[in-house]
Amino acid sequence: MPFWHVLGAGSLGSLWATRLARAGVPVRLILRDSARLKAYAAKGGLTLSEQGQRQTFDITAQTLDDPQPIQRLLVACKAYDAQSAVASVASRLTPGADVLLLQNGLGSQEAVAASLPDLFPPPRCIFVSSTEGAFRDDDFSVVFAGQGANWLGEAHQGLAPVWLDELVAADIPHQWGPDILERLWRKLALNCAINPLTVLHGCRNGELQKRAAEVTALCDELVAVLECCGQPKAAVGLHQQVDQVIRATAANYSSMHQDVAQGRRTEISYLLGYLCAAAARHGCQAPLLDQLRERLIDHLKAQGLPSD
Ligand code: NAD
Ligand code: KPL
Repeated sequence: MPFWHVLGAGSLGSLWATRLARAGVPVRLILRDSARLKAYAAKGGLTLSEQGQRQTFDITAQTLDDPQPIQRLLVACKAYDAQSAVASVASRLTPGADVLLLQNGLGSQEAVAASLPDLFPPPRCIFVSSTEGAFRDDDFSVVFAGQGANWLGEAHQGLAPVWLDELVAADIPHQWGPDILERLWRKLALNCAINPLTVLHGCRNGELQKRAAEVTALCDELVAVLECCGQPKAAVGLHQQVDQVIRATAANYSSMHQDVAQGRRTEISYLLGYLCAAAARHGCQAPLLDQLRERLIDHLKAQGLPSD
């Protein structure tokens, strides 16, 4: 059975790695350098907390420059780190390797795909849109915070990979389908409708219910932009879903709000940034989204955070 190499031992990477290891699937963690390897060894493994139960898995870790060839790579870095992280292990990819990209938003997947090595058969890029939720409560320790789904697919429709059986064994919910780009666009639009407003208003998702006019105007423009960018299916029923997500996650802070509150870089360039650039490329008017992006950039700069 080929190894799953998990690149990025953060929240989502750890969630995948521990569930795969729990099912007896061979996993290797790829860490940045020997200092991280040492820190990991001191912890004695990767810990998963799920429904109040904590379990530590002694998953073997290695550094980026380990010589072991990679047949199956799960890229679990943030969107802004994905391309350079994959470049660091590109020489280890075998012909026909599968490269799974867990990044939120759009733009990083294309960047990674374009920079993969020229092999025959070429590496296969698989995009994942995840609605599962996880966060780190300590170094190398992850809390499974929200059940969700993982949609997988290729930009150009491909056959379902044989390793989906391993996801079944690992209890990782997933669905392989031809509509992955539509799903990524849809999630991007949802995130653009909710996350920036929660940052700018400093509020939980639910408080946007009091700002219905602002959300409605944004959703109307998002629908127009999706249609103009050739993604009409991702636009169907968007406003209703945005309202439904706001209600269902009313007590939560959006991921972007959490990033800003914790002084972390956001994925703005792969969310609003990508959308505004796509709108401009297609010649669509997006005044509200452009203005929202500018306000968000000003806000991030004022907080001393990167605005890209
Ligand atoms: P994270 O910051 O918790 O983890 C990323 C990890 O990648 C970090 O440990 C970081 O050190 C590591 N990393 C970065 N560059 C590296 C490199 N060159 N070599 C080795 N390691 C490197 O991020 P996350 O929350 O797991 O998010 C990953 C992606 O998944 C993001 O795009 C996010 O939007 C998306 N996502 C996350 C969740 C969630 O609940 N956490 C849910 C859905 C989607
Ligand atoms: O995905 C989200 C996030 O916070 O990033 C939701 C809950 C959909 C809000 O946009």
